[in-house]
Amino acid sequence: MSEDQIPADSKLTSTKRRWAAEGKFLTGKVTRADDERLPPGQHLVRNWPVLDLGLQPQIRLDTWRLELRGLVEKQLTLSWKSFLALDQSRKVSDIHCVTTWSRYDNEWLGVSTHDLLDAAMPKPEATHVLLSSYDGYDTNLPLADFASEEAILATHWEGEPITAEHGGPMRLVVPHLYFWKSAKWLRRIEFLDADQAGFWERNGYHMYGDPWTEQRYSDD
Ligand SMILES: Nc1nc2c(c(=O)[nH]1)N[C@H]1C(S)=C(S)[C@@H](COP(=O)(O)O)O[C@H]1N2
Ligand SMILES: [Mo]
Repeated sequence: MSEDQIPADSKLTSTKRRWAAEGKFLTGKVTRADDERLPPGQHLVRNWPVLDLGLQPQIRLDTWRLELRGLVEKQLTLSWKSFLALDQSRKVSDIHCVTTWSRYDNEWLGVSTHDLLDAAMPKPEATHVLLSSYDGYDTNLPLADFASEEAILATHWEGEPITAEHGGPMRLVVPHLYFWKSAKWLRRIEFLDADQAGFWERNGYHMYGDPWTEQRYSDD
């Protein structure tokens, strides 16, 4: 769905689209000019704003669980201990929030979505994921985007545990999409054979949310 939605007259050339799909822009493997690092309509901030529905759940690590459900070979339920036993990764990425702020060079530690998917083994029919969180929030994205090289189930930001207001003890980070796709306080990942709208997607936001083509609202 993602590539098809980019209009032919998009500012992104096909080469750039391919790089973006491979995550090269976000890893520093390809140098790009500063004016190409900030997506259209965004401005840079140095602080890290908090945005959510206003319910910030306080989650105890001994009762925390991450549930993988739907079209996977292994419907895992991970405790905090078993989550930390998965391979740990480090990623550095930019945040682009649909409310127009962007923040560069955020350092994340946690479990790459690759490694989680290796453990769960999605079935061939799985094309999308619906992510549900401890505050009742949910959001959807294609499995391929969830599986992108830069995506991480993050426990640490800039070397410190992610605070409760920013989604600790664990949040998703999918940096190549607008930040509303990056579920805080992630609780459940459901693997589906179709796209199913989450909270903001049911309330007028775009189903995909590519910052580079400004897919902010459902009619964009
Ligand atoms: N569980 C949950 N995740 C969420 C949200 C939310 O309300 N609940 N808001 C989303 C939105 S709209 C944004 S912009 C980012 C904000 O993350 P931050 O508060 O760490 O900046 O979280 C996203 N993930
Ligand atoms: Mo947002």
